[in-house]
Parts: sequence; C-alpha cells; structure tokens
Amino acid sequence: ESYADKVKRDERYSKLNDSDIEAFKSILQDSHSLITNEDDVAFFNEDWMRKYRGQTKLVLKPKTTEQVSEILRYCNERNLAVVPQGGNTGLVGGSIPIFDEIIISLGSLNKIRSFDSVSGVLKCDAGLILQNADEFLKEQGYIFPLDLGAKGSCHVGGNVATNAGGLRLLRYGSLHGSVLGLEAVLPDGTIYSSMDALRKDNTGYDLKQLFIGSEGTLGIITGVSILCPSRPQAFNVALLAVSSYEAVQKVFVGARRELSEILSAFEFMDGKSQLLTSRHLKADHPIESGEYPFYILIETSGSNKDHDDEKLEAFLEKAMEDGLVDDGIIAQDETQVQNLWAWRESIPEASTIGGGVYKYDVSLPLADLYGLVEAASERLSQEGLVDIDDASKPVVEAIGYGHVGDGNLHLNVAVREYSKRVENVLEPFIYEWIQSKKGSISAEHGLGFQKKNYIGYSKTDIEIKLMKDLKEHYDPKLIMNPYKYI
Ligand code: FAD
Ligand code: 2HG
Ligand code: ZN
Repeated sequence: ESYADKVKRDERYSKLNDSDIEAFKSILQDSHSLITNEDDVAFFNEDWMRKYRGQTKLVLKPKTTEQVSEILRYCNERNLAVVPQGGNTGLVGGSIPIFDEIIISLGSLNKIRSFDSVSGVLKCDAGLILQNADEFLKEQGYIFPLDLGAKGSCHVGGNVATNAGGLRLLRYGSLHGSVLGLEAVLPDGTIYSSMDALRKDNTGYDLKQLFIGSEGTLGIITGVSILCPSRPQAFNVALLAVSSYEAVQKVFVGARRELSEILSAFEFMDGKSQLLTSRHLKADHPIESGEYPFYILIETSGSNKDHDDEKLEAFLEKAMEDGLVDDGIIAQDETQVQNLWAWRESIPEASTIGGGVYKYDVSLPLADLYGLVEAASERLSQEGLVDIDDASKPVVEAIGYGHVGDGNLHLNVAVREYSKRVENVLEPFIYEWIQSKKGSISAEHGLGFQKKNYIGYSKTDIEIKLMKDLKEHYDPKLIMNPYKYI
C-alpha cells in the first residue's frame, strides 16, 4: 500500500552515514548484531499483513540493556530516528519504519532472568518469545497470563509495548495488572528500572504503566517482571453453533453464571469467518462452516477435571434445552483441544486469503458489537465491492470475530488488493460508527501508523495534549518511533 500521500519525511532527522555505522559496530562488538545487507533488511522492513513497508538500511540487534542504552544515546545526539521492533507481529503498522528510521530489534535480548516458584514472578528480557516464556513456565507448573495466536513469534516486550489482550484476558486480566515491573531505556540512554517491584507498592506514580501500551514511542523496554498464575491442571474446550448474535450474548451471560470461576475464554466467530478459515485450512469445519451464523468457543480451566467436565456438560445441556445452542462439540483430548482452537486462532491468517486485509480492532458495548460488521458489510455491498468467489471484485468478505467476553470485536475486511477505493468506503465510516456508540477504535492492537489520524475518535483534545506533553518530556527530540500515533 502506498502511504506517501499521508506523511512526508521529517528533515529534522539526520541521514545515516558511514561513521554512524562505525559507531554502532563499536557499540555492538559483533558483526552479526548489525544488519545492512539489503535482502536481510527487507524482512524487517515489512509488516505481518504486508500492508506497510519501510525503507530502513540498518537493523541493530543489541544483546544487552547497556548496548541499547549506548545506541539510543548515540541516536539522540545525532538526531537519528529509531523504531523498536519485537516479533513484528503487530497489526497497525507500528513496528516498521515509515522512511529510513533505524530498526532496533530486541530479538537477541531474549533470556529468562529469574523465576520465583513461590510468588510466580518471572523476570525476563524483553525479546523473549512469548511461547518460549510459556514453555519454560509450563515446566515450573505455571502459565503466562497472556495467550495469543502470534505466540510463536511475538515478544514479551512487544506484548507489553502494545498492551496485548489476547485469548485469556477474561480470566487473567490486562497486562496493566499482571506486569509488576519493567526495565526500559529512555531516548537519552537513561536506564529506568522497576524490575524489583513488589505486588504492592504505593510509593508515588506508577511509572511502568506509561510504557505499557506506549507502542515504542517513549523508550525501549528491555526487561519485564510479570506475575504468573499456577497452570490449570484441566482444560476443556467446546465449540458451539448458535443461530443469532442475541444467542451469543445469552450464552455468555449463562457461561459466566454457571461456569463462573473455571471459565477462561469466551470467543465468538461469525459463519463467514469460519467459511474463510475452512478454505484457508483446506479442512471441513468440526460442526459445519458457514452453516450457522455464529459460533462460540468456550474454554474452561481448573484444578479438577471431573468437576470441570460435570459443570461444562450441565451448562451445555441446559443451553441446548433452552434452545440457545443449536449444535456443539467438546474436545475429548489434547489434539482436539488444539484442533478446536485452530478454528479461532487461524482466522487472522485466513483473513489474508485474498492477498490483503483491512483490520479494525474495536471495543463496543456488547449489544452493538456485531452491528459494526453488519453496517460495514452493507456499505461494501451497496458499493458493489464484495464477492467471495468473483475475483473481479476488490473485497472477498467482511468477517467478524473476537473476544466477546471483553467487548472486543475484530472486523476484518479481506481484500484481493489494497486500494484507496475500498479504504475510502471503510474509513472514516467505521471510526464514526464506533464513536457514535461510544466505543474505542482500538481495543488491543494499538494505533501505530494505521490509526494515527483517528485518535480523536476515542480521545478528547485534553487527553491528546497530555499525551503529547509526556512524549515531549521523555523524548524531546522525538526520535522514538516517529510518524506513528503521537
Ligand atoms: P512488534 O509487532 O514488533 O511491535 C509492536 C509495537 O510495539 C511497535 O510499535 C513497536 O515499536 C513496539 N515495540 C515492540 N517491542 C518493543 C520494546 N521492546 N520496547 C518498546 N517498544 C516495542 N494482539 C492482541 O492484543 N491480542 C491478540 O489476540 C492478538 N493476536 C494476534 C494474532 C496474530 C496471528 C497476529 C499476527 C497478531 C496478533 N496480535 C494480537 C497483535 C499483537 O499486537 C502482537 O501479536 C504482539 O503483542 C506484538 O508483539 P511483537 O513482539 O510482535 O511486537
Ligand atoms: C485475534 O484476536 C488477534 O486473533 C488478531 O487480535 C485479530 O487479526 C485480527 O484482526
Ligand atoms: Zn484479538
């Protein structure tokens, strides 16, 4: 997608020269930590959706917090703009440069620092891959309090920088609660650390919160201290089919009431999303893809399998008797658990089936949640833009799914190519619709580059001014992740 019309390179930033490269080589002390080869750099310049492409000529991969500090101090003095990059799985174009900003990848800062098996506090480097963190915790009988489809690539630091929500926020809450401390490097090289943080500590401002969800605009997170729950011993997953969005809401109310403390995820998917996923996975749906207008995935987790099985079965029996659930399946073993989850977790990939996707990650009052998918679909149809089988139409399908338990919808408009025509039909229409329902234009993915001009739909002028004041205080030369939301 071309975005040169949206933003111009800011000439206040210096251009990289040979002596800069020499300076970085001497900081990093290792030729593998500095990438300049065009083919290798290309990988870091492009985002997961292949929607945004930067033009950096340099990727730095520091191995220590001190190296990050020296790099930032140098860049700040030289007015060189930078982009922190974790696993590059972000979905709003925040992790790639817009022009020639230097990428600072955290991929080599990836060690577990310590784990306290009594308190459950994990301390790790920011570049640790989420799945690696969880696998380590599994051996200790603990679980990472965040889970998401990108776990094999995303970093714990990237999760904190985006305040990722994911599939189990319903159970374990937001990172604003579970992160106990951070280590971060400010643009002038100052190392801030609250890694020794305790569960309770009311001594002044809670500074770490500023970095959680800051999307690389204030500093680089290098270390994370996080409280991890005990790993549940029993997991159950059920996939259900229902005939209306009304029924989705009723099943949710019932699940909270009857499954209560063992409910760990409540996700919904529309029939269209399951049809696309079926084509993407080249597999038959466990129930029947597209046959029902809505599907629900319920996960329970607890400490006693018999107890959980009994509760889930009784709940489903009642939901079917009440006519809320039309069909359903309960996973019988670990393979089936994974298989049922795949029909939810593969949707982001399935949404790229046509070549591109416009993503809207929104918070809405539950009653209005699916209304946005209907409104967007109607608008696209009125314009004659959608057809799942007709390759001459730019849009494949508009699908809705998400973390219904958190009031978080993912509207994905799968397209055959990125085009201004489709974008103009969708934006700002979608943002206006969300504002009219008092929702948020980003529930969990952040603003990044995609929504940089739309923050006003969810924040007041005063809020935006306070954010800008903070940004200018911590990053007076504005070298951190420029051209993005702030
Ligand atoms: P990146 O993409 O590399 O970076 C994201 C942003 O954080 C950028 O602005 C970057 O500059 C900044 N950043 C990264 N690391 C640091 C650091 N160490 N210090 C400072 N800034 C940093 N998100 C959800 O909330 N819930 C989901 O369920 C979910 N599922 C996903 C499923 C898939 C298949 C994919 C592709 C993405 C999904 N996401 C989800 C998006 C989500 O934002 C990311 O997966 C994840 O949190 C980003 O981590 P990352 O390491 O890839 O960060
Ligand atoms: C999810 O919940 C992620 O699967 C990704 O947040 C959503 O791709 C999306 O739009
Ligand atoms: Zn999500």
